[in-house]
Amino acid sequence: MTLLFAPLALLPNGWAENVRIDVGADGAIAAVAPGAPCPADALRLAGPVVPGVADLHSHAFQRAMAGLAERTGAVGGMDSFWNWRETMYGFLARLTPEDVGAIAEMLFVELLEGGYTGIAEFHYLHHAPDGRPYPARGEMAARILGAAADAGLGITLLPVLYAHGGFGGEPPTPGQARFLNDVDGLFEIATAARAACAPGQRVGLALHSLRAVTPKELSTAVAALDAVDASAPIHIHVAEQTAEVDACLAWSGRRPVAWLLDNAPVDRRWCLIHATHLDADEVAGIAASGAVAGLCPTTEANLGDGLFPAEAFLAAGGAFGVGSDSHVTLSPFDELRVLEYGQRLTTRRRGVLGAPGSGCGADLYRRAAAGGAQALGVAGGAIAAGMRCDLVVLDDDDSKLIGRSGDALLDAAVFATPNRAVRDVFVGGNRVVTEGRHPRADAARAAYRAALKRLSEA
Ligand code: NGQ
Ligand code: ZN
Repeated sequence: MTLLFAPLALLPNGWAENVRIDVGADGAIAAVAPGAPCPADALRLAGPVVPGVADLHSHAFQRAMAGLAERTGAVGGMDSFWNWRETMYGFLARLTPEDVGAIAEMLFVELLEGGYTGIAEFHYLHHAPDGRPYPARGEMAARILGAAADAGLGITLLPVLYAHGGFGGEPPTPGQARFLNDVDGLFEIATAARAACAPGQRVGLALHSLRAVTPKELSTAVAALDAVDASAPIHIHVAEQTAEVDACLAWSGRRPVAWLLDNAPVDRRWCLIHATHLDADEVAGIAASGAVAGLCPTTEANLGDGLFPAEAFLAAGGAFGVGSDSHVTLSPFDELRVLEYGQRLTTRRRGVLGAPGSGCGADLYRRAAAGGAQALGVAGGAIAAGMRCDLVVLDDDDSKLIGRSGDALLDAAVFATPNRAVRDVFVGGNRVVTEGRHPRADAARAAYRAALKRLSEA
């Protein structure tokens, strides 16, 4: 049993002083006692403590192309998601499993330093460059799980079913060759990934998008997942771009989210990634389903997706979490700031997404912690008995946090853009970041540098 002691901690009922946190051998919180004396053998946490946030959407390999797709194309102002995607396909064409492992470890170390405690890896880079499966079909999946274990980041790996290039079973393009599986092939990867999991790691399922799977494949894959783990999370990219909405209407007569809600068993296990373009019925439908909206505000801004109707969705009681997705930023605070700023810029109001009477940043943070844990399929996202002991110790020596207490700490972490919001990070009760530094940061950087050098010479 590990004993932690927090001078100040954010508990489900609010901020509390002198909180004793008992951590079980399984990495879960066994008991929380506010107003307690500090036991002699407790580790005294050196700042205000908040629950960790899980990063609910990641394509780890994209970390290494962040910034590389910003060259304005020949026709100024006409660059889009779709030619970004071509750049992305070109970038991934040369990646080896070793490269992916090195990129993932660098990313995971930096995400921990940024204050994330878990990740849902939406993993579709399955095969060799020529599209042939690796001799061990789960090779890539195992590299990503291994990188998470080495970094100490919690992970739910989501092997992605990607079978077609567009609605109605359109043939894939050559750039998509590394992604393709039928349902059986995908479950070979999922089975291998389950076998490769370290304690605490989890495997779920992702459907790349309604563009990439047929209705029959969707239901077959969900049934196959149910047969092995009927509570495992299911994620899908949906309605990110208006072109996808138009193509879905042309194919089915329904908008993508409406189609999904009508044709798939969407419930609390599901996480709808982006879900940017929604009508009022779809907003209400997702909220009522209990599914998490997987918002990736900095990537959505970077890719020119559009703005998720966050105010209406939260008013309808919808659950959400945040993802760093293409990894143009690596901080939950940045994602939440951009989420709220999108609303402020379009409504010309302030405090749009915060619950009345609470700090806007603090309120968004609490909800993103809960939604992130739900999307990863782990009990977590709050400092309470039974939850995984994923904690962030805020750095109250940062000038932006000095003199702040309670919700104002998280408001400052989200909106005042500290140089360093995060001092220490605990995952499953283990300290993985100390004084802002991950012990593997230098080794991960060296391996990452070598991988990028190889790629630039390949
Ligand atoms: C992806 N990324 O799979 O990496 C997608 C783009 C697509 C984001 N949507 C590709 N952010 O949707 O076809
Ligand atoms: Zn994505």
